[in-house]
Amino acid sequence: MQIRSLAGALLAAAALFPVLTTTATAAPVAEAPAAAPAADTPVSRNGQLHVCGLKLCNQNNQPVQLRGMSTHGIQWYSSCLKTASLDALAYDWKADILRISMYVQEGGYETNPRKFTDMVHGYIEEATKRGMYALVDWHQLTPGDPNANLSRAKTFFTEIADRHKNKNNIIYDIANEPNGVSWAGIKSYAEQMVPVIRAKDADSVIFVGTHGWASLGVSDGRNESDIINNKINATNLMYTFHFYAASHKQEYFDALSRASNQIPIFVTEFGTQTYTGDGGNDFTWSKKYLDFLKSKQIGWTNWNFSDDFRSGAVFKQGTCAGNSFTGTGPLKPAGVWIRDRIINRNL
Ligand code: IDC
Repeated sequence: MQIRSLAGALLAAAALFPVLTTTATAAPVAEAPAAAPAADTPVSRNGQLHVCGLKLCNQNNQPVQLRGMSTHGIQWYSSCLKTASLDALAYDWKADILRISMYVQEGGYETNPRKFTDMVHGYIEEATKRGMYALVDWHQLTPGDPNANLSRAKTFFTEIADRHKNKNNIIYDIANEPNGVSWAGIKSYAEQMVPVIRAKDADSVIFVGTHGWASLGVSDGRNESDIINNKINATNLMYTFHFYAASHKQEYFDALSRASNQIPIFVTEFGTQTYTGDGGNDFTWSKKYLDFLKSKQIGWTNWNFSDDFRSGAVFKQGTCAGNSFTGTGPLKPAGVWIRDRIINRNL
């Protein structure tokens, strides 16, 4: 069934964008939108995930490290999420996971819940067709207290979980980056949201952002002990950590390192540059982090899969207007580096 639908997707892609299959380009790999996609996908190999101790495990109870990309805000960069780009992510980059970043404010969900919920439904289907995990990111940011959007979150996740409950590739991230709120406030929010999702999708893995913009509290002058001493009362849940390698160095790394021995962690966002998502890349610190995440089998999604002008957007400006996303040609330096870390599992 999966093979058929993937083949169908390919045919559709070829029909829509014949240029991809017929035009010779400098990089041969760029010609194949999705050469032999396949029965063998991250989701077909791993199935329904669950939290096993401190790790994320697959259907055979083996730890699995997922690697993939976060979209930019879908209210701004939906042009970067089309057949050719998603094919490139799945079949050229060989990503395991797509994080669907739906802002709540800043022109996002709150402005048109129907429209944004439908967009997320659509991107979930696109990830599913290609055998990738779909991480549904409730991208609250300003205001930073997730409780401010509690009733919206309940409405949104009830519909998402109800529609997709029979899929085995959905992960729910109920708070992107809580800020200006105590850990206790986030815990209270999570303990209200988890039952809402589980009432529809009982076996789902749920992520929740930590305090201080998902810094395990460090950006608030606190640390992971707030969480370890007051864990969320729920199973199958992971705590998220974000870092921007040019900004967040030893103190953040140390907190991650300590916390990873105590609580299950997933890195739902990181950049190789500063926390603005811009500026020079620090590949030395990025490598230090990613080597560590590999050693712990902590999964990650990089910010971000767009052609925004900032250095952290993987594509060069203007790329998303076209249909050439494969290879390194369309990528900024951060994109080249990240794609390599996704393709090469031995890195
Ligand atoms: C940035 C975007 C930028 C947008 C800004 C405001 O790159 O275009 O104007 O958000 O929302 C985060 C956030 C993420 C940020 C990213 C880079 O989760 O939304 O994106 N970042 O600044 N946390 C740390 C860094």
